[in-house]
Amino acid sequence: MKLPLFKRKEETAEQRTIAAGDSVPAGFLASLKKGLTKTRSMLNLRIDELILGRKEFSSGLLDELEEILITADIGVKTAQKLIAQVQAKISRGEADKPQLVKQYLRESIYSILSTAEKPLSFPAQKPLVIMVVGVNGTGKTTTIAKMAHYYRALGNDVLLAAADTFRAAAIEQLEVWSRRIDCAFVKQSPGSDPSAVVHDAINAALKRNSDMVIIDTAGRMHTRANLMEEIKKMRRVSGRACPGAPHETLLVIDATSGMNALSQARLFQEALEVTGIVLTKLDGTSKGGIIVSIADDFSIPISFVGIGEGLDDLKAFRAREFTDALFNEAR
Ligand SMILES: Nc1nc2c(ncn2[C@@H]2O[C@H](COP(=O)(O)OP(=O)(O)OP(=O)(O)O)[C@@H](O)[C@H]2O)c(=O)[nH]1
Ligand SMILES: [Mg+2]
Repeated sequence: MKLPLFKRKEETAEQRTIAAGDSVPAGFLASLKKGLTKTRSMLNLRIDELILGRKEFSSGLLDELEEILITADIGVKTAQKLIAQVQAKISRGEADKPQLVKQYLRESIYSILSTAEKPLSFPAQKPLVIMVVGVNGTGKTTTIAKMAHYYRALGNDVLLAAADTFRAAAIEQLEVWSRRIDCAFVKQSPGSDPSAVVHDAINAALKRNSDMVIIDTAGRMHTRANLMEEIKKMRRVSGRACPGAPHETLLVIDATSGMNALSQARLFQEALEVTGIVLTKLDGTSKGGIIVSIADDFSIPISFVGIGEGLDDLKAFRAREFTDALFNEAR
């Protein structure tokens, strides 16, 4: 079967500049900053307390800085790497005032985060099929609604697939969102095979010439082998219905789950080909430094960040803007 060519639709100013890699409009940074308030307050307050009034370096200062980074969930390994980079600058005499520590730290954090920046790309032939996976309650369904809203604003025809058939309430939750966002929706009865929903949804998308299919899946522990097999089956079925699908498998991780988020990422990555991470609930934690640890530990891009429960509270991940929002300073 010959598939229709994917055509990009009219974009909003924010989406166009993000896609082009240009600097983003003020509104993007302002809402990101608002979402990161807790982490920024904690990080900046403690670093400022540490360096203000100090005239020279001491190894104690760097030890304390390392502890602050670990408290923000940056993780021991990544924190040590950052401290070593700052230390190297001090030894080379590039940072001769304690105040410069923050600036160097910010640039080192940016260079780690920038390795994880990679916007979603669209296949030559539509639909783009995205599977959304993760453990229970991380924000998968809400993220799907936000993504659908984001791409609907671009003028795309988006179809949501209720492949979390485990609970009737899960199907209803996605159906309510689909009505609110005004996008197509495919479901079967509760308890049916999730792969059958995937099959139906992709065929429906091909028939109606949709640009994008986003598949909701039931939350599952990465340790449950049979449930991971169920996802693999969904992936195979989607690939048969549409060559190359799923084009993206996004792992949704809750930023408030701390270091557990890292083990989830590791185990999901081992079991499946995860192509992107969505880090949710960054608004609800002062430990948003976990994102630096994720970017440092994994070669998986961070596609989006969730900064609230509203439809507009999902932002495409941009390392520069994220770093600026984290430190509340212009370069
Ligand atoms: N504060 C905040 N809350 C969020 C965010 N994303 C999701 N939530 C909330 O997290 C809760 C769980 O969200 P769901 O989308 O139902 O999570 P899920 O992963 O689909 O859950 P299961 O299907 O049960 O595995 C809801 O109350 C959401 O509103 C976010 O970025 N910030
Ligand atoms: Mg859900």
